[in-house]
Amino acid sequence: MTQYSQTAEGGTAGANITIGNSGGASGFAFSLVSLSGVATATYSATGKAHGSLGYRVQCPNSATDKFYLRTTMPAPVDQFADRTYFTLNAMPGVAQDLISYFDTGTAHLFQISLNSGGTIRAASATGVTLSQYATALTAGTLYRIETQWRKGTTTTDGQLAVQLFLADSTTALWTYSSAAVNVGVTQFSQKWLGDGTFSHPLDATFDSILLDDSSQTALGPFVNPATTSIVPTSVVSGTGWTVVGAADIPTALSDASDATYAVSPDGPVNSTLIIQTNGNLTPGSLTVTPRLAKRDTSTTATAKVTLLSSGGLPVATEQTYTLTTTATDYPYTLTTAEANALTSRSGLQWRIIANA
Ligand SMILES: [Ca+2]
Repeated sequence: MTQYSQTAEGGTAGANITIGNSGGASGFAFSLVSLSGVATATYSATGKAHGSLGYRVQCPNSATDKFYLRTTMPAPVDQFADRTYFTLNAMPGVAQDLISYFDTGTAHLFQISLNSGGTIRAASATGVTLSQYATALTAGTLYRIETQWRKGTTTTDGQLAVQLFLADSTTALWTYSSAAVNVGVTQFSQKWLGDGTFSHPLDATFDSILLDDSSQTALGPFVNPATTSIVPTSVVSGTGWTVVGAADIPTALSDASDATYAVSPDGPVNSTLIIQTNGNLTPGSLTVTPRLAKRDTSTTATAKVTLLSSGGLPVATEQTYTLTTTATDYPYTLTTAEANALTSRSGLQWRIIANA
């Protein structure tokens, strides 16, 4: 089993998507970016699903513009599970293929297509509608389409299952499943985002794509890869706090240098700094280690520190430290009960309250 991920996170906002820059931190590189007319494909925050960027395609002119972003498997496969998040930044109003699956040549296996009225359908190897979601999609809404496919030995025993969700929801808006359809009798090799055959207007963003080359189980919503450490990304609140040695407080707290740090207001009384972090910590015991010092040698200074959930609620017992003028680590290992009570290890926050 091999999974191929495409997140767009290695891109630069506004930059054109190319086969050269679509790999690396973004995941599995596209094998072709095909653009006709004045169609564009760029990394963009508009319509993205997770992280900071998605793959946005814009075809403003229905007469000449078409595109497809092609992913080619290293080797053809008999079955797969696939997931693609997408946002229609505007409703095209014109029927077109949104995602097409091909063999090694030009034979369609099946397609996920838009109808002119904004509904979405699954179509067979010959373009026949197998099922459709009767409610029109809406512009600016993030959807997740999941498909599981197995090639047929004949044109009547192929297998296809489709589920449509809102964003990360686990309650499907639309499901379809059959083990007796014509979804091709050849192996899968190419996935196309877009309709490379006919010109249509479209402004859509794709993101958080995952393709498993052998699974027959729906891949489910995107989850941040688990990590063993997290990095500050932004200040949630910190009135009067300043930064030394770096452009901003998250940057100062993200390196290992004592020359970059955040400073509370002078003579602090319950001066609170809350820092947002990224990442999704692996299960198991959890130790958090603030590194703290006081700057005024004549004053007793303390800091109250705790870990907050992504929703801002304390998830560990608040610890109070009496500070010295030497930057010192204050590790705190969450109790088993505290660690077990963490329903999500994503997006944890730090709260530091300074007192003189
Ligand atoms: Ca992304």
